[in-house]
Amino acid sequence: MKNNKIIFILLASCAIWMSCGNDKEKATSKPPKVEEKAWVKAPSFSSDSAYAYIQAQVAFGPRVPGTQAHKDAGDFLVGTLKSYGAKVTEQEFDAKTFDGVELRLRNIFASFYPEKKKRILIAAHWDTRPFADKDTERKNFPIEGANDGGSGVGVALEFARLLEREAPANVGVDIVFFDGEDWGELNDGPRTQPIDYESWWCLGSQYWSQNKGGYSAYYGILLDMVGSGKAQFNIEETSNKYAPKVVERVWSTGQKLGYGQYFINRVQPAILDDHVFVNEKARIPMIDIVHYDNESGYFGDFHHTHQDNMDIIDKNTLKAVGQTIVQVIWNE
Ligand code: AHN
Ligand code: ZN
Repeated sequence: MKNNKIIFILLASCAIWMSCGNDKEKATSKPPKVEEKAWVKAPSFSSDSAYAYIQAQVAFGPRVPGTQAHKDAGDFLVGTLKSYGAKVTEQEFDAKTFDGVELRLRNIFASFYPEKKKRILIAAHWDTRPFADKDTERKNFPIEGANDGGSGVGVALEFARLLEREAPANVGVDIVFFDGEDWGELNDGPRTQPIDYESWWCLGSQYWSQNKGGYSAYYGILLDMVGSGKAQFNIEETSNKYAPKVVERVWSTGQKLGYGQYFINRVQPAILDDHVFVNEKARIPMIDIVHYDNESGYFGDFHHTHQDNMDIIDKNTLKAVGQTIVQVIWNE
């Protein structure tokens, strides 16, 4: 009885003391900022290294599914991811293209710090387009795909290199390289509907999204054509529909780091890309950081032409994208 009384008095005086403290605080300090938690120090993203990874892919030749260059480049990606300590899984599957070609495709999935429960997924496609159908010359020849294919993978590989040296405090990271993204219908050709898929584009992400086992992630970031000096990244509608908070976090972080010329506050209509299937079929919220040319109203001039080679790759853009993602993930 006596003890209870003492405890009561102690608790009551505690409460009075705390409320006084609060009042005092309210009186003297500014209203609390709605700002996010403290800015965590994040490691530096090397654009030289990301650039070198793009060069290494381009050096294999066009990574067109079914070719030796494609196979060799895929093995190179698997080997590189393993060399940085990732647990790598290869997912092979059969697919048919709009022009009747039967392919054996391969998605590549790499897991860093698999013991961490909260996962962030970084995605890019690693295949390149077999045609230059938006070019005026050599339309039937494959493009080099330095930007379309190479750049997203290059940034992700530099991320892998960085992850081996340092782990973010609160999350683990997975990297997925989708195959068969870019064998969609010709620009001015007829449109048909595939039987097994929803679209002739994005074959790898469509397959993965329906055959991913129990895997899930907190959110994902798709990197597509993130290497051109002229790159501008708009807020894409599907990204904003399924993952508005991630969009907000990535764009505000990019702007805060001084990359506001790339991460611009402009809304852009939805595009068909790998993130559509990851959002709608895998049900993982995923944003797309994708080059969109505001002047032409579509992807850049290089898109699906022979201009898509190392000459258009700019290290400043790679740095802006890579450092922004590092900062976002280290801040989780
Ligand atoms: C469309 O052409 C609408 N989507 C294709 C997205 C893409 C192609 N990304 C890279 N290559
Ligand atoms: Zn493409």
